[in-house]
Amino acid sequence: MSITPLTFINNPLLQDTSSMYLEEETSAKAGVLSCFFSLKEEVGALAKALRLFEEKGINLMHIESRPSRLNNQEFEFFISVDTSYSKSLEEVIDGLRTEISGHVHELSRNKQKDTVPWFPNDIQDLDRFANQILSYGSELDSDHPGFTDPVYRTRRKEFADIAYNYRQLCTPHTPAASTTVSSPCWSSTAATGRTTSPSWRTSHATCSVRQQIVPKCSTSYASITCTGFRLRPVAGLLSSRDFLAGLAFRVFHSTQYIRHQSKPMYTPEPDICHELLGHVPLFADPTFAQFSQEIGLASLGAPDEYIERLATVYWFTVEFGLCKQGSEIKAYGAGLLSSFGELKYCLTDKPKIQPFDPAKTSLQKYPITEFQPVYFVAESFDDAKERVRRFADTIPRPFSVRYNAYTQSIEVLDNT
Ligand code: HBI
Ligand code: NLE
Ligand code: FE
Repeated sequence: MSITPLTFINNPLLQDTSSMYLEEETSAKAGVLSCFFSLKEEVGALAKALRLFEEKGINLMHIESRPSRLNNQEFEFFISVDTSYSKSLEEVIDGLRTEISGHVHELSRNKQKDTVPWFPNDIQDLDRFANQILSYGSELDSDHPGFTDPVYRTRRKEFADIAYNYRQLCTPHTPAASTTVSSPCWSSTAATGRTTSPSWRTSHATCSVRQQIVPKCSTSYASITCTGFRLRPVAGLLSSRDFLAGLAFRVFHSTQYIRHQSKPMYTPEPDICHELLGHVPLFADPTFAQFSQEIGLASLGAPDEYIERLATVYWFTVEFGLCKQGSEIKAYGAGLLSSFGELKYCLTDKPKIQPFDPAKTSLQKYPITEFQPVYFVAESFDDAKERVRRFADTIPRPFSVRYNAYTQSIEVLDNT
């Protein structure tokens, strides 16, 4: 096994296509083959070779010729072809080898399995996508409860600006990034009872989350240093790929605005109540922190369909998970812990409860703007972690990854 660079296709979400990525994009464009072949010098030899490509509908993008250095009776041709529209490349190469030229040398070929979606390699790479917000930034839809509240909108805009200007290694955690106001939403969402998992309750107390005041974000940054998890401000929802990639670095992208006071019991968007009451306490639990990072690591460079499946696993564990405790079932998912409404509902007999099994759970469809009709119960965080690990092993990737906490970067281990 060796550590080698891989070819990446560019993240289409990135606006900043710096020269580094442009170069990678050109060389790794899916469906491009470059090769040399040599032909005996005779009339029509090249035409015969090119006909093979023509017959299979493969487009030539580049051609150069030179006299062969090895055999002065031959010419060498260097070509690049666009294979995106034809699956018959193998036949053409075989044809060239057997019918026309004894000597075909493939220089580069981007088989589907070799093209890996871009992913952050270093913690600073998170700056590249942290502002690629899909929704829930400071622009509110007309049906948002804060849409007609100018004070609320101004506050959201301030938080969005903090997130937009944040850089991973440069921005200190300033008091300006804190929400110190007392809020009725915070008090009502913080008043959770015995339906919650013991890990969450212990960490919740350790993090000294008080019920009357929204804690400063900087307090929470400090509170999870025991597992090295960090919060990074974000203006709204990231794509699943980007959001999960942060977890690989133990970075959690956290919103800072608060839900509108007219609807404290349930909101579909993550807000500061959700992040600090729901997520932060559990990130102080070492097994849970490891579990979350494993989902993140599994997502790096994974094909789109597996990102969707991992996001679903994340949804039914970190967001809406239930866990056994002796003969009882308790809630640990952040989306439940921060929603007084759904927390009460999830342990009634209304929703369907199923055992957590990533192969099945990852295919479950779910609504994002209402209470969940289905929940999954884990045996324990350890068991859930093991199951996710086994599921991650089934993701087709020509490499494996591990996180180097000293350099805050990803080590890529080539498996090919
Ligand atoms: N983005 N900022 C932010 N916060 C989330 O909790 C979040 C996200 N993007 C996607 C997402 N959650 C998940 O539901 C999964 O798709 C990972
Ligand atoms: N529904 C949750 C709440 O009201 O706190 C937020 C979920 C965010 C995914
Ligand atoms: Fe969340």
